[in-house]
Amino acid sequence: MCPGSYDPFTLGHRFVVERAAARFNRVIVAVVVNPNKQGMFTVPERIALIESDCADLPNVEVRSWTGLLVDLVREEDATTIVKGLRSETDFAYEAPMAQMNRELSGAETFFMLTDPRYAHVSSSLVKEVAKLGGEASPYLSPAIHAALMDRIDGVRR
Ligand code: COD
Repeated sequence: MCPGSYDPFTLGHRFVVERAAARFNRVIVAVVVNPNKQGMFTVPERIALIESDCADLPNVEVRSWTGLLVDLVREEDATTIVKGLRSETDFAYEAPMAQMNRELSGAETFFMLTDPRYAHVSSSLVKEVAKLGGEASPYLSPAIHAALMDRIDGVRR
């Protein structure tokens, strides 16, 4: 299980999902809904973008979830949560969640160190760069970059 907000799915996310897909029989990318947070993309839009980005990975499926992650882990009979790590800051944020999730459900969290090319890449930073006129294309697949630029142009119009 690879959970996240994925607003939008970046090449850093793809790096983690691709490697998980090479090591596990089945990978579920879970777009976790935060009801208090309005994203740039709706959850169905995020799912469609990830599905098309991961179309070459046949053992990857994408779905949404609202609520406790471990309930989805149980529902899907998943054994492992896979998270990407960019820095010590990510580790500090992720470690208590991993411990809590293990206590709640027995699911282990495996951490995957990101590629140095993506160590500074986050969905929020990429959106900010794009909104302010910077070049966001190195951090997104071409289709997701196009969707992001369309959304930003739509908001400006
Ligand atoms: N390279 C590698 N990995 C990356 C990169 C990158 N450039 N960018 C992000 N990642 C990793 C993140 O570290 C994370 O593991 C994953 O990709 C998703 O990232 P985001 O930013 O899209 O998603 P987050 O961090 O906002 O997602 C947090 C969750 C939604 C997974 C978390 O809040 C959650 O599980 N919520 C459900 C409610 C719950 O169960 N709460 C109790 C938790 S104990």
